[in-house]
Amino acid sequence: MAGSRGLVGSAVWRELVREGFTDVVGPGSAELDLRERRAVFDWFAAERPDAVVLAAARVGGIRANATRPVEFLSDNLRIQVNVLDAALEHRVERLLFLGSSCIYPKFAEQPIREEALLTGPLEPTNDAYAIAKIAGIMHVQAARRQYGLPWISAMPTNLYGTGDNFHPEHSHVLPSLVRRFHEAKESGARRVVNWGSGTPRREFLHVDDLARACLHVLEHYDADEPVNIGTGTDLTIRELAELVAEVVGYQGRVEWDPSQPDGTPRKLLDVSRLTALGWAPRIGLREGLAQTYAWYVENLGSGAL
Ligand code: GFB
Repeated sequence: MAGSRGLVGSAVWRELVREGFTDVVGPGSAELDLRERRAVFDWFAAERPDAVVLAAARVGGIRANATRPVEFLSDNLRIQVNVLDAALEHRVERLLFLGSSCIYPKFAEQPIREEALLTGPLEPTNDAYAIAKIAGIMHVQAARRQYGLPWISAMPTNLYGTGDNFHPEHSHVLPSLVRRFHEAKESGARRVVNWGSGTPRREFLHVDDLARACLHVLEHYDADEPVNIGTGTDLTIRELAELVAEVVGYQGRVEWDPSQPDGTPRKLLDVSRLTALGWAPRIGLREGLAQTYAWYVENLGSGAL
């Protein structure tokens, strides 16, 4: 489990344990910096995993991506090349690489099918990250073609859930709104200002659903093309803000700052390939939000990083 301490990795780890896997290993970034090639190869030589889930990445919301493209490109390329090359050296039997829905063209036809990949220009606010993830997909496809390894790639939509990053600047929109509305409620503030126009649409999948989907595709999917993982439904950022305000219990004004970037107008995934494999999400957005907010209050609450 590469990325075992992150939002995705920790959820996949929990699901693997729930499914009875007892021999799951996965060093956190403090123990093993996946950007260090020698250290990664030494780890693989020592642990010799039968299967790898590559969920480790430098991730972040629109502002983090737009302001730090060098790290989003360089760190993610190094993590991927090191882990995938080391997995190849040991002919790891099964590997799942996790990308992101931002790999698709900014104006791809909606809902976005996997075939849309590389058919148009990317969203500039996260093109560096997208190129790194597309390189990962190509690396997996090359390993399949050159060595016949049953490695696969999955492209999750926007994810959220317990263990997310709630940083006010670097986080994704859902956790950022949870934190902003919670702090406003706690301080008695009568207004909050969110970024952009609020008109873009986003799809949100709870990370526990993603974890179940990861095990499902590891069990049932084996093809060159990536497989989208999502809910098949989306909402505007304004509608999301209304839902967050309701769940958090914030009753003040909600304003929008159009000087901040909106990002891609919409990125709803076509999940028919995944549906055909017999998988469906279970956690609705309101339920998932309530669970995420409860976790936030219990674990981070006031003064969270
Ligand atoms: O999750 P997010 O930051 O990234 O969502 P993307 C950005 C959308 O939410 C934009 C609006 O339309 C923002 O204007 N927004 C409003 C906010 N208030 C806030 C706020 O307080 N924080 C944030 N972050 N957004 C990401 C990619 O794109 O999608 C990543 O940057 C990754 O690389 C992820 O692919 C899945 O959904 O636009």
